[in-house]
Order: sequence, then C-alpha cells, then structure tokens
Amino acid sequence: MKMILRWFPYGDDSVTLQQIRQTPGVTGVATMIPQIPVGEVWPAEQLIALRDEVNAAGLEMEVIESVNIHEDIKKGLPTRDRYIENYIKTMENLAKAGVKCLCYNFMPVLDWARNELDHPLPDGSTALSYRHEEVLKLDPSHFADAMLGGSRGYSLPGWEPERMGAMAADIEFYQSFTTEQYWANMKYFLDAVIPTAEKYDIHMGIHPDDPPWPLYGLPKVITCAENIRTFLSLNTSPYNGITLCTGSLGSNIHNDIPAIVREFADRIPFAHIRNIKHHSPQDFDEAAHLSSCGDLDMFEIVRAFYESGFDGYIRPDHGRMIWGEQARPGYGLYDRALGATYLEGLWEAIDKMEKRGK
Ligand code: DNO
Repeated sequence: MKMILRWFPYGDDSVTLQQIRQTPGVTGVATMIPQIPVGEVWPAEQLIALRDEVNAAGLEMEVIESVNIHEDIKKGLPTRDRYIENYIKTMENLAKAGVKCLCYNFMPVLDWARNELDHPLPDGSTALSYRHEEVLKLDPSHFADAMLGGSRGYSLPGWEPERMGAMAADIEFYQSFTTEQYWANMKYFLDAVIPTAEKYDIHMGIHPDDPPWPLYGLPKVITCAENIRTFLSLNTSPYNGITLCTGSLGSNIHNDIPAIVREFADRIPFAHIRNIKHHSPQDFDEAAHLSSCGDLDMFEIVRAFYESGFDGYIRPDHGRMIWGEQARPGYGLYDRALGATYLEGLWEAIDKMEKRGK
C-alpha cells in the first residue's frame, strides 16, 4: 500500500509539497494538469516537468487524477474517435513521466455534486454536505455558480468552467439516453484505451458516481457491486479497474463497502477513503475519517484491503475544514493529514496482529 495525498499544481493549492512530504507515511501525490481543455493532449514535457517538481520535493507522482473524458465520448458522437486518439496520446505521455495509475470518471455532465461546501458541523468545523431535495431544487445551470462560489478561489476538480457552459444542453441530451447506450459507449472507450494501458503498465481506475443515484435524469452507472461487476466485464483486462471511493459508494446505505473491496480487490489500483454521516438515506455530511465520526467502519474497510493483499495507492479523501484552515473545500491539509495517519495506524495494527497470529 502506498499512501498519497491529492495535490493541485501551479499555485492552485493552499497545501505545499513540503507539507505533504512532512506528513508521516505519505510518499506521493495524485495530481493533474488543470489548464488543458478536456479532450486535448497533455504534453509530455509538461508532465515530466511536473514529475520533476514533485520528485524534487521527495515525493512520487505515480497517480494522475484525473484525465477527464470528453463528453462526446460519453455521448458516443462520431467525433469521439478524435478525442479517444488524444486520450491515448495523453496516456503515452503519462507513461513517459512514469505514471502508473490513472483515475478518471465517466459521469455524464456533472462530476461530484454537493449543495453545500462549508456546512457547519457541531464541533465548529465545516464539511461538504448533500441534501437530495435541495440539490433537486437547484437549477442545474446555476449549480456550477453555487459550487464555484463556495470554492474559496480555488478551482474545483470536475467543475471546470468550460464544461459548465454546455451543462443545460448536455443534460437535455441525456434525457432520451438509455443506460444500455451508456454502457456501450463506455465499452467502446475501454476497448480503445486499455491496450495502451497494458502496453505502458498504467492501471486505469474509474471513479464511482457521486452521489451513486440518478440526478436530473442523467445515467448513473458506477453505483453498486452489481454495476461494478458489469463494468469490469466490459473489458476483462486487469488494467481496467476501479478507484474504490468509500464515500461515493458509501453514500448509498445499501452498499457494503468491505464486501465490495473483497470482491473486486484485484481490479482496484487506487482507493479514496473517507467517512460520511447520513441524516437520511439520501442526505449526508462528509465526516472526519474515524469510524466513530460517521457511518462507515474504517477498520473493516482497511482490513478488507489488507486481507486482499492490496498493493495499490490509498489517499485519504475529502477532509473537513478544521483549525481555521482556509483551503479548497474538501482538500485542506489538516483533516486529510489526520486521515492519512489514522488509516496508516489501522494498517499497521492489522499488519502486526496478522503477523503475530502467524
Ligand atoms: C472530488 C473527486 C472527483 C474525482 C473524479 C475522478 O473531489 O473525488 O472529482 O477526482 O471524479 O475522475
């Protein structure tokens, strides 16, 4: 297991590589190049320069999160081939920079959705929160303003302005779309890019839909064990995997996360681990990582990874804003660093108990 933190380059982060380097046990970052419009090729030189910057701070850059998928690929438009070709070229360039794992998502139009980015919790911290009825009340075309307005001046991954412009039309487009068409478009993409992943030893990890239920009539597919099974059967290469995000899948109270980890362990190159606290089945706040702070049992989740022989990357996911920190919502240093240390503590305890038992 390698513990990493997400980090945003080019000054678009309040957290520095030095701070990450000083976080015990953290050996690398998951990062990306933000300015490149979705669908264009990421240049090798820029990736190598970024890798060098990360390496100079004593950290690895083996994980990219995310190279986003152009909407035309998800829609299955004739123009998709050009964007897939670009995706493949980007993967070749990632390989030149030593990238081993590529996290992406295939969510239509919206990446993750929350209606509040600084929801006050009883202890005075703030967290991202989701209230289903409130989200439904939001006019999707103003959703981006609401999200970006609360981002404290930092970019919000998945809420890139260029993608927001077409939001209303894109949502309209998907209204007549079937889930079968969506699976077919996914398969088309996977069959095209997975041979490159195999050639360059880059493990692909699709991120689950967040939240994992229908929103605004958009198809949602990476939502539960059954659909993950379907997804992995679309292309059975070991390089076609998932980013196991406990918070996204765990938003659906029926998802048994440790069981999902155990079933798909050999196809999970990357894990996002965070906790959530439900107020009702479709209303939740993001919580501190500790099991006792939310609804997910972190011990059982880490144990499932450990016992499955997991040797991929783990990052603590969204943290709360604590100790007066002013950072990108979900991505401050303090709560994520506590999360990393806690998860490492669980791992160490399980490892030592296991070895003692032998
Ligand atoms: C939100 C993130 C997502 C994730 C993408 C992966 O904070 O978890 O934006 O990075 O869905 O492609």
